[in-house]
Amino acid sequence: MPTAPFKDPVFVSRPLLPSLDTLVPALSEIWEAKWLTNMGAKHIQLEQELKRELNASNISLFNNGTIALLAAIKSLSLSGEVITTPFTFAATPHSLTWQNIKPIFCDIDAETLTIDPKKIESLITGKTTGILGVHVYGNPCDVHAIDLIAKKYNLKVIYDAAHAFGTEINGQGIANFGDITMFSFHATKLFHSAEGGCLATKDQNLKYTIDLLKNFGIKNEEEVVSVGINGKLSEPHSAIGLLVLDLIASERSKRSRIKNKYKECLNDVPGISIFETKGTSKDSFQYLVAIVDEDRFGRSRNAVFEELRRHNVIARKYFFPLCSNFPIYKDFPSAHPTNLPVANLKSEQVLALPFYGELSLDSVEKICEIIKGTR
Ligand code: T4K
Repeated sequence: MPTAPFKDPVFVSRPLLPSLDTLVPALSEIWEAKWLTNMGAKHIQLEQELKRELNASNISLFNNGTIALLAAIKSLSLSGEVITTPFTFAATPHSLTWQNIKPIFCDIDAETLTIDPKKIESLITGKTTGILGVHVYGNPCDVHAIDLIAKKYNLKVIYDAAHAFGTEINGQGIANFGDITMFSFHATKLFHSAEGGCLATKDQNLKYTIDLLKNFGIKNEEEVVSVGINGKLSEPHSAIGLLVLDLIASERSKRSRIKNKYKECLNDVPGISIFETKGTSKDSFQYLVAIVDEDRFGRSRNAVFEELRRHNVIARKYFFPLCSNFPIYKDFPSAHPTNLPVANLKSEQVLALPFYGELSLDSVEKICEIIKGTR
C-alpha cells in the first residue's frame, strides 16, 4: 500500500528551543541591566562556556558565522588567492570574494567529502595566501595533511566548522586545528543562538585582533585602529545560546537514536547509504545525509527528493548547486567540472534528510518507506 503524505511538512531541521519558562527570567536580567549588546554579561558568560564546551583556547563570539568568516580572513590579512572547496554553503567562497580574494576551487575526497589534500599543492601559485577548508557535515578535513602543506608553503589555514560543533579528533576539539576555526550558531545548527557564530584560535594576539575587528576596530573611546565591522552578538542572542547549551547533550543522544533508526531502515536498500564521518572520536550530529547511487538504486537523488516532497517531507540537497557552478564562479579556470569530478558527482547524489531530536522514530520509518517506494 502506498505511504500517505505527512499532514504537516517535515523539515530538514528544527531549532532546539529552550522553554519560555527559562527564557523569560534570562531576558528579565537583561531588562534589569538595560544592557542589550556590546559585550555584556551574557556575551562574556557564553564566550567562557563555549571555551569549555569546544575545548578551545580563545573564543570570540559573532552575530553570525559569515561575518565571523569575513573577520577571520581579514585578521590573517589574506589576499590574492585562497584554495577552498566547492562542496559547501555559499558563505564559504563568498567570504573570500567579498574581500577581493579569488577562491580557487579544489576537488574533494570521495569518502570524506572534504577538500582533498592530494590536490591542493598543484593549485598553489605565487598569489596563494591561504587554505579555507570546510568540515562538511561535521566530518573533519585531513587537518594533518593540510598542516604539512601550509607549513611547506607558508600559508594560513582557516577551517569553516559551521557543521562541526562538538566534533573531536582523538579527543581533541575541532577548534584546535589551523590558525582559526569558524562555527555557525544559526537556528538550523545543533547549537544555536537564533543567529550567531564564533571564531576560535590558539593565538591570544590573534584573538585581540579579531575582537577589534568585530567592533569597528575600536580600541578605546579615542582610538580606532583597524577597518572593523559590526560583528557583535547581542545579549538576547547570547541568552538563548546559554540556554540551548544546556540542552545539547540530550539532543545529541536523541539524534544518535534517530541516526541508528535511519541506518536500520535503509540498511538493505542497494544504492542508498548514510554518510558516516571518518576519523572522529565525537560527532557533531549536525546533518543526516543519504547518498543516492543512481546506478545501484535505479532512481536518481532528484527522484527521491521529489517523492519526499510529494509526501510533505522537505529534504534538502546540501550542497547542490555546487558553489563552483554558481554563475559568478563558473568561468573561473579552477571551477571547470573536469577539475572537480568528485564534487560534481557527489553534489548530484547527496540528500539531507529530516534530522532533529523531536523527530519521532515512527516518522523516520515512514520517511524511509517513502524513499524505498521511489523505486
Ligand atoms: N559555512 C557553512 C559550511 C554553512 O553551512 C553555513 C551556513 C555558513 C558557513 C554560514 O553560517 P551563518 O552565517 O548562516 O551563521 C541554512 C542556514 O541558514 C545556514 O546557516 C546553513 N549554513 C545552511 C546549510 O542552511 P537555508 O537557506 O537552507 O535555510 P532555510 O531557511 O531554508 O532553513 C532550512 C530549514 O530549517 C527550513 O526548511 C526549516 C528549518 N528552519 C529554518 C529556520 C531559519 C526552522 O525550522 N526554523 C528556522 O528558524 O540555509
